[in-house]
Amino acid sequence: MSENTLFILKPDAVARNLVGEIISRFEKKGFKILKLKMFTFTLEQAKKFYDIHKDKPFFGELTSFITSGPVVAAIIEGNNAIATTRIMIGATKSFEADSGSIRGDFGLGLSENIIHASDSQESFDHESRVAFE
Ligand code: 3AN
Repeated sequence: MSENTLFILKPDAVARNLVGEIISRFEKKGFKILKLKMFTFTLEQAKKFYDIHKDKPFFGELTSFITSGPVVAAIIEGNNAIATTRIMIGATKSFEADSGSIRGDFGLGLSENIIHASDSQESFDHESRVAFE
């Protein structure tokens, strides 16, 4: 079933020049890039994007990191896109993520964990609206 999802290459991925390498994985996997945008989150936009986490103790850390530099957002299309992309990015804690996953191969951080991807249709609808507004 073809569906769309969103991923965001976080400021650490952009700063470390990993943009091409990571996007390439999605292209090679078979996904089609529908939209691509480089921008820097405003604090207001970051708070809206991560609204679901607003009561978590790490909310401040999360919004301060995502606004700390440019990011690259993409909307991609392909079979089972939401769940397959979550498998490709790996576990939230990069230091525990499986080798072969994006976080497992490129990072060691928790807040600084390279990439975000929507985890449901509802998240995709909300996050793509905020990121591409
Ligand atoms: P994922 O990005 O794997 O969907 P979520 O949605 O649980 O993970 O968390 C959103 C983001 O919040 C993560 N990408 C990570 O950067 C950050 N985060 C999650 N848990 C923590 C934590 N305990 N301490 C600091 N940052 C966290």
